[in-house]
Amino acid sequence: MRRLWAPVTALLATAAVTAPLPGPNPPAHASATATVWPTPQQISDRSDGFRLPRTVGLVATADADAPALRTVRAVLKKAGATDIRQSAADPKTEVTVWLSGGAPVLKGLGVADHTGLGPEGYVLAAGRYRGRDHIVLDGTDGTGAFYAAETFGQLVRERWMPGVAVRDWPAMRYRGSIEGFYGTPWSHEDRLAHLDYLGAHKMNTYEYAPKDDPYHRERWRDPYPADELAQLGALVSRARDNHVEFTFALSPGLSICYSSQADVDALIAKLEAVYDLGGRAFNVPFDDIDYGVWHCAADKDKFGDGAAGAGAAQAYVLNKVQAWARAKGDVHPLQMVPTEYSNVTDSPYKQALRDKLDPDVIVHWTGVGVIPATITVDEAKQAEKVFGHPILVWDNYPVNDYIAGRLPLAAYTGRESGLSDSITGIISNPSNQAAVSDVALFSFADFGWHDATYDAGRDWAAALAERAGGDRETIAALRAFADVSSYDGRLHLTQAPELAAAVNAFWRRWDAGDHHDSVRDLRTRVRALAAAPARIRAGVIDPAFADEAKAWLDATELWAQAMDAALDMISHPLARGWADRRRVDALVARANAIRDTREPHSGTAPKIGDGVIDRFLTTAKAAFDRTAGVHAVRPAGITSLAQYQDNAPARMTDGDTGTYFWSNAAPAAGDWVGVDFGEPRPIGDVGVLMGKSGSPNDYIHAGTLEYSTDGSSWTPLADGTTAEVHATAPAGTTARYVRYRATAAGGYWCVVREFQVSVPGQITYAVTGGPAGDLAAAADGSLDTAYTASAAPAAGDALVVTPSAARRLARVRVLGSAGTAAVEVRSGDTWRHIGTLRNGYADLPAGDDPVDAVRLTWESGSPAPSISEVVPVPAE
Ligand code: LTM
Repeated sequence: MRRLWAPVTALLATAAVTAPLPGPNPPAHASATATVWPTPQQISDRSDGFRLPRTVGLVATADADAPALRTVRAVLKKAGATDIRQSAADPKTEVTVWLSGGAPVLKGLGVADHTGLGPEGYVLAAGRYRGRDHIVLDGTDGTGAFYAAETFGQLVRERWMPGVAVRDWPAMRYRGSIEGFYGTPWSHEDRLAHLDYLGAHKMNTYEYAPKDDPYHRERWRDPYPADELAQLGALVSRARDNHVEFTFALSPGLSICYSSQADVDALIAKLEAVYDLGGRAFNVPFDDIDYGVWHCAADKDKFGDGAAGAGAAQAYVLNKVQAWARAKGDVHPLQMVPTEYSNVTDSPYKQALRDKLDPDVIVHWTGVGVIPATITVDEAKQAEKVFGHPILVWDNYPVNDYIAGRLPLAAYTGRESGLSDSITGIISNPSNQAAVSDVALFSFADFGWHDATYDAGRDWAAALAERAGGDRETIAALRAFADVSSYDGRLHLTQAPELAAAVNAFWRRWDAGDHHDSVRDLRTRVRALAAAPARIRAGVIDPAFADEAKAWLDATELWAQAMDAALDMISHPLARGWADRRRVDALVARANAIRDTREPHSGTAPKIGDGVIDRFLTTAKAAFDRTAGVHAVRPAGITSLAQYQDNAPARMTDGDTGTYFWSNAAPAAGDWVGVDFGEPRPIGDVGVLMGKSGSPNDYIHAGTLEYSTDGSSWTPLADGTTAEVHATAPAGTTARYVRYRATAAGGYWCVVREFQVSVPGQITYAVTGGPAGDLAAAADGSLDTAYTASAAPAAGDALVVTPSAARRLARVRVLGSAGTAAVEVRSGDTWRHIGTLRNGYADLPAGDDPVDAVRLTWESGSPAPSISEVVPVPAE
């Protein structure tokens, strides 16, 4: 059996197997109270810890729980026991583990037995009694015994069993996961490993509900093919080995005729097939269906119209299934997911469930909102009231089917301690990437077991430490990796908080002139981030983690290398800096070409530190461009809003009114869209073109147009209420930023087709000549575009850049990647040779006369030229 979950303590014990027996003293940090996860309800250290010898006694009667017995034996073996003397009575060994009949020893140790604990509770005690050492595992039931064994495994460190007394029980009845997402379902191997993980973390529920398993939803009536049924059987038995209730969910809502006995029979037949495999827990979800649509005329007649009818129809079918379950005698209460699963507003639908649904049926609820940032005790109480049934929280974290390209790795936050008073359980809807979800599942285990003391940050750190097998470098690497995968748009709205703070500190110091030390410090962090993926691949205890996170790990490495290259770019002299800048772009292009194989992530690049890393690169490139003398003709589009799909802020200033920035939510008061010139510029006419055909209302309905030189103090220009807002800045105005800020919350998202700001007196350039290609890109004020000729130049071919006004130039720079040419400048009718372009690069003094054109005459044998920018650097 693969047990990839092994907690840090157990891993240390594994490592100790080949080591010599330690002395009689405990290892450092041997306090028991700090080592057990999920957090025990009661645990206390005793002074009578002891070393586990090679020969250990194990008392287990025939009715001892098999998974508990298996686990105890594994723990002892890992701890170096070579002779386990198992018997039904006291073997009188120096050290004895009591899985059965330990009550008298517990009494002797002065520890109360399991009496009074509820289901799944256990007592574990270790200490010295009558001259011998004992470990007593006393569960209220088989699951409790198994959990005692798991705790035992975590307590043993380097063969040392600490003196301890644990009295422990779960706060919630249901703890675990529901594979309930859209997109690529988990593999069979993923599920087997996940069941082991659940058991080892005292979670008792796995619900099988993958939306894209056709036999679960679309083809719910059709029996599973034999091979898939056999796999379900294997899951049922692996779940049993881990004291996990394999809960089979069947979603008939897309096509069921509720009043049809044939459909009810088909539903039950499908559940019966899983019952025959040993499954004893079932769920009939009705989420994500249109309950306003009947699939047969008879339903309308029987249940009536509207949501009340839908509630009655669902209750009718569910009651029949619950009756079937009850008649079986050994099936757990049925579960259901209501169609209204994400609010606590009373409604005819909920009233129908309240009044008509069998009271034993457990109702799922996602909290208020499908993926709520917070779930409070008050909301849960309200849910209990409006649904009138026990509430099981289907918690949509760390699910990522709605955020293609994201791997949520932040802490499990926003769930209020005390929820266990009003809900019967909490289960995670995880990511398409099973093994990566274990980071969050660790916290779910703790919250479900002991929500009263839950601490999201502490649990997150412990989860990463567990994935790293306790290895410090791997822990640091995982932290850095998780930091750039924080944002999920729901629970976590801040991306890469640690890196963002370092980047902000960097720019503060850089702008103050502290170039050397600021680069050194940020480089250290960036190189650690670049090295993190390799450390993670080598160091995580579960290779599946690295496999499933591959796209994100690869992308992290490249984005971090791009940051490193950007630091080179702004530190090196111009020629090297230009090569560095192209390296930045090449690394970003490689990162953006990466794809995960799973749906819905296969269609988009992994999102890594977006809004932080990309912004850093943009700012660094702008700094380089300023040094190189390249000034953007167009400013950069910027916004406080998150984008919808790939409608990036850059589209606000791309000169094309057919493309647009599109927010993914309605702007709140204070949200803004705008532009950044990178440095203060004279500004003239401003036009904000919002809304688009198909979404004409997607604009800021009440806003203020304003400008700023420093981004903190703003001068108003005009107020607006319409989709297009125009204003003209007073003559002589200069600004780096111009923005349109919402002055009230709106009900619509925001589209910006173009954010136009004219720059009075700006010199523009015309580019003529050849060979053919996008000539204008050679003088468009952007190093991100290039004139790349389609062929090598013919004899006499030349590229001519003509400014709208002649002026004296200090230098002529040409920044490109290919081409050899004679560089000339023209004053009146006279062309003057100033130097040679090699490999697409030149940086030449331009002489004293005003220049009215620059010419590159291609040399014979020059490759097809590729020129990003011809830069006439003014003399002043
Ligand atoms: O949350 C529920 C009850 N249903 C679906 C899930 O299947 C889906 O994974 C999540 C996240 O997109 N949202 C839902 O509405």
